[in-house]
Amino acid sequence: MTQLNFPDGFRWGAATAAYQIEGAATEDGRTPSIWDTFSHTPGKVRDGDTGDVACDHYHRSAEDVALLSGMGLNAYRLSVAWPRVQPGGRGPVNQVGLDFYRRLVDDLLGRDIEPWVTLYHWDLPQELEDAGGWPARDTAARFAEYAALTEAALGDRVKHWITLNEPWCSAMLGYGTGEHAPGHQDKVATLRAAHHLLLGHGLAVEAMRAQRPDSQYGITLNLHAFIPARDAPADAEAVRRLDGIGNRIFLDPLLRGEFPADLRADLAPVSDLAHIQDGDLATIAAPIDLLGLNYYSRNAVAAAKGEPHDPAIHSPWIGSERVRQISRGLPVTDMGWYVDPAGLTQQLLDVHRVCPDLPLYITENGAAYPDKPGPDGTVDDPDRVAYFDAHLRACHAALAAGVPLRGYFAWSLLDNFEWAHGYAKRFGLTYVDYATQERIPKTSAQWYGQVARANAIPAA
Ligand code: PNW
Repeated sequence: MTQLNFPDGFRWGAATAAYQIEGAATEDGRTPSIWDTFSHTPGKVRDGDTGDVACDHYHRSAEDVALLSGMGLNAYRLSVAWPRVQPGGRGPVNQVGLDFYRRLVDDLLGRDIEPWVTLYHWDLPQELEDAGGWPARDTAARFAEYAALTEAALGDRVKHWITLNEPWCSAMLGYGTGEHAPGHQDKVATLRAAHHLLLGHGLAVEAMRAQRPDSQYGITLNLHAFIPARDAPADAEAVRRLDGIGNRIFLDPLLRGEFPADLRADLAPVSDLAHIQDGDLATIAAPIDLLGLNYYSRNAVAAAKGEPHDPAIHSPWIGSERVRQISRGLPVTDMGWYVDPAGLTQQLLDVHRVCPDLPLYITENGAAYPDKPGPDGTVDDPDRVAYFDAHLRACHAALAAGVPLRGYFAWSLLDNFEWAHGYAKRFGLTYVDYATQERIPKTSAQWYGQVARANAIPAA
């Protein structure tokens, strides 16, 4: 295969999230988030792991910025911990908490790395959860206030803002299946959470844009790529259902200011959606400047056996709990997720068709593999190199088809706290020895750095 060049100005980045790397959970005025509470609840996270220390990034951020710089990356996607900058989720800012991010941002800019800031990567202040969490409408207003405070403090330096990371995970895994914090299993609360997350996004974009109209604002979604198991109408119907509760529940309000009519019908046995008030959809559809997509895999979907809705099943696919996902003869990563790069091209093309004028970014893509240092202390990860190579080729195919893809952020800069899987799953370009906090760039970091510097995928 020949070398594949990317457009001038393409963003080559890596991504992280505050709770997954920072540690310092009780320092400098930070209050607990729902992930502190959840990870400290026995049985919720594998091996009882918590983010108390994580990668100790709070004390090692300069070293971690040097890793980005060593790869020649020109962008870094980080998240701000809400309970660090606005403890408890209300009231004035905590200056010490903000200072950490200001220093980090200055370090990045000093090395010509553009900071991309996600405001909410799942660490809701516990006090706000105690007041009802995302199922409560007031949380949307609290989020917009926090966003405005943070933008006011960092917006002279940070020009790219992502309101929410993957509201699907926050709502469906946090309040539906209970796999993520706060660990509830309540279908009605899940639908309320999904709506209030979107409302918070819309209010936050309005508030931040009023402060600095020239910055860029967007949201990151984990859309689900599906293919029908067979070429049969019943399987196409199954795809329609999961596409509704997985994708269009977010995309249609954001991009069209509408709640999908077919999904409303699918959800009728669960909720009348009376929590969606007049004017909300217009707020949610506030214009955005970019859309971030996190892509990991694609799944095959088959018709439900019996009635699609089953109130007894705690599934993320509310109203369609009995629609089935079919196993596929594809290699899997250490997460058990199928490696299917063609799904990434498909997703980019599908989203581009819905919003032809919107610049798109891959804000996460990557793979977990069970890495270990070899006898010479290096960490060789050929499977991850192959994963990145294939998915970057899939991005290039979308570019060639006319998709305005403007950047790519590898997940993740560092091995880190992989949520309910704790430290057992390693997604990093950099290996982290948690006993010593030593960082070892993997082979994939060298490979990715070469791609970023050349603005091209090398010939195979
Ligand atoms: C994303 N799912 O999480 C997150 O944005 C990252 O923080 C995380 O580390 C990364 O992907 C790898 O997991 C997801 O069940 C978690 O479909 C779960 C799902 C999707 C994304």
